[in-house]
Amino acid sequence: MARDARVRWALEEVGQPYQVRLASFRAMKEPAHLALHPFGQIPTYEEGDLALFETGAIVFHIAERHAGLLPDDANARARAITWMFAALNSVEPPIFFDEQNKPGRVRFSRNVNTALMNTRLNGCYVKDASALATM
Ligand SMILES: N[C@@H](CCC(=O)N[C@@H](CS)C(=O)NCC(=O)O)C(=O)O
Repeated sequence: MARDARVRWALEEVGQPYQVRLASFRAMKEPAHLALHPFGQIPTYEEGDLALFETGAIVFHIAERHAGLLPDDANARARAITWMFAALNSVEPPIFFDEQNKPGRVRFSRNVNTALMNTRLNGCYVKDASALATM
């Protein structure tokens, strides 16, 4: 399971068919793939002439073009997008890397930890964030 699951999840949520193209670690560093992803990583996303990378950008793109992932209300939409950024910038890094930038134990800062505990306990932060923030 890699970060492509987020993209697949978004596409499944909005009912869009998609094709998966697997890439080996070696192929990810070759020019053809680097043309799609400047860091030589996955996932990438192609839709006609459009090629995107970064799961947040890809999922946001899907959410903007299909109903169901973002609320219509402007403020609720802004809150959902806020949580999407928080998930990528504040929640994900400690899950994948410790202070030495190696995969390690999850150690959230006290602020993030408290917020996540509150979210778990009463769901107040994500009540109108729909599926996007969860991804
Ligand atoms: N911030 C990127 C992270 C992408 C990423 O780290 N992808 C991993 C797989 S989940 C990867 O390609 N690792 C191989 C490498 O970095 O060479 C995103 O969310 O798309």
